[in-house]
Amino acid sequence: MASIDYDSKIPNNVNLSDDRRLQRALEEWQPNFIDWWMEMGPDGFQADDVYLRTAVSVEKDGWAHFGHVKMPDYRWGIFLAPTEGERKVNFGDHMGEDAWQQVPGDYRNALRRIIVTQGDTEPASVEQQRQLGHSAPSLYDLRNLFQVNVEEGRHLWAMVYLLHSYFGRDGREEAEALLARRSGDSDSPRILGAFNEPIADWLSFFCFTTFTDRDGKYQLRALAESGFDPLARTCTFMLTEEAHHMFVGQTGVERILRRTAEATRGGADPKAAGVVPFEMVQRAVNLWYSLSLDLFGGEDSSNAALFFGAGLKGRDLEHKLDEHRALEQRYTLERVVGDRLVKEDVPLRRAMNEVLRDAYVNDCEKVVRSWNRALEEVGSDLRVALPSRRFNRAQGLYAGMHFTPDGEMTSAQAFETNRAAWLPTDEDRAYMRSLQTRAYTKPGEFAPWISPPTRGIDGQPVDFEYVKFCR
Ligand code: BYC
Ligand code: FE
Ligand code: FE
Repeated sequence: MASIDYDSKIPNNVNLSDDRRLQRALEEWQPNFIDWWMEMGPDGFQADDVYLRTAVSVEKDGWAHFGHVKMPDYRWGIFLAPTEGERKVNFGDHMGEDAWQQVPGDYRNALRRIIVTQGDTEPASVEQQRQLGHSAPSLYDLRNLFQVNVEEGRHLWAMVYLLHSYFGRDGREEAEALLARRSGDSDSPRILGAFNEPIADWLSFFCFTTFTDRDGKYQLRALAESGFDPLARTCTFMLTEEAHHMFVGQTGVERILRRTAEATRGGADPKAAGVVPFEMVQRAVNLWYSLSLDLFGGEDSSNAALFFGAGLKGRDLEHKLDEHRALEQRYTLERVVGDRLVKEDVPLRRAMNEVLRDAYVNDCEKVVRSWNRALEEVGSDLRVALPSRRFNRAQGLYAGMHFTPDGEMTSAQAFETNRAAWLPTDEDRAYMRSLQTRAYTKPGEFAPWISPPTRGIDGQPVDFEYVKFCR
């Protein structure tokens, strides 16, 4: 396996210097990426020194090097996990054939579409988060935000490498388009719903990194099984970076909950105490969880059947399952007929989005249990709950219908009556803005609405100077 070459303009472990044409094409894209980063990346802070990790090896351990760098100098590069002997296509109709090192002609469009959709989410999230630095609750949190942002930038690089390397001219055009769409833009929005929603405060950010980055985890795990070997290897490495993003989200929400529970212990009013009311946290969970459920696509999907049959996109941990063709089995879905939910069997392949969503829901339930353990620890009776997977959906079988957080069908009118109890309100947003009017930028200083973390990053103390301001 080629080690990482940090001497060339674009750090990589794919022997980029052996392919001059590709190298030149990527070097032409690079300044456009930097322009995008300066225009749409974190607002302010580009001249400051941030304690960031950079990949130094793609092996399981010891891949990260930590040091203070200015974000525009971050070494975005192309890193693929090492090959593991002779890889085969491990599921679907081509099972047992050699894994593809080039794009299989029959599946070119489907594969390009998967890569473009994945790639589009990465810069979208950076755009959504670009104002958050100005209201960071601490240097520790500011650093974590920027770590997530530069790595999402690198994930964009990973998909752009595949487009440039394997899709010729239309791949290069798609790579340009990835820098041209804008989150939330009415003319040229990002592709998937959740990536056009504003992330205006840190509660939203922590919910996003808990729930939406976790969709990323499952989509990447499904793509890490792909018969198209370069996609599988790049997603395998992206997954090592993803763990930290979810950690930031999960611990962030937990720290908000702890602070709220402590400040309201004697029955104090949370707003008077200057903390985030528990119900507001629950509403943000309801929103970001339901938006993230939508990212898995329709419960019954011909695209999903095609992706699986073709060997492009597997199931979560496909390699650990016993059966890899999914031709005979069926999956039971609940479809709405009239005003009732009726069970219906569909061919398993058509239900692959739902199968992946099952794994995701399971994982989210574990996260919520850990939050509730933290609440219990600080003596609070409050408990977070995930809403039903039918609640507030805009994609799939339950889109355009109305369900309560418990999953009961309800009318549009009843939903509107309860909306303010179930989903974030303008008042919630205004309150969060009132809490987050400035950044807390002295080492060891934390905003009063969040508990400090139990430990720092990379063995550094919590009051370490994670960001050094150079202004
Ligand atoms: N919003 O057959 P269907 C991450 C479209 S996150 C808008 O049901 P399919 C990250 C769909 O495109 C991981 N449109 O769905 C996290 C289709 O359109 P067409 C991102 C949507 O195709 C945080 C139609 O509806 N990776 O990495 O089976 C920070 C019917 O579609 C949505 C991937 O998504 C939506 N939510 O499944 C940074 C992996 N959902 O064909 C990064 C690649 C569906 O009618 N993507 N539609 O024009 C895929 O595998 C699939 O495209 C999807 C959809 C799972 C997204
Ligand atoms: Fe990502
Ligand atoms: Fe991420």
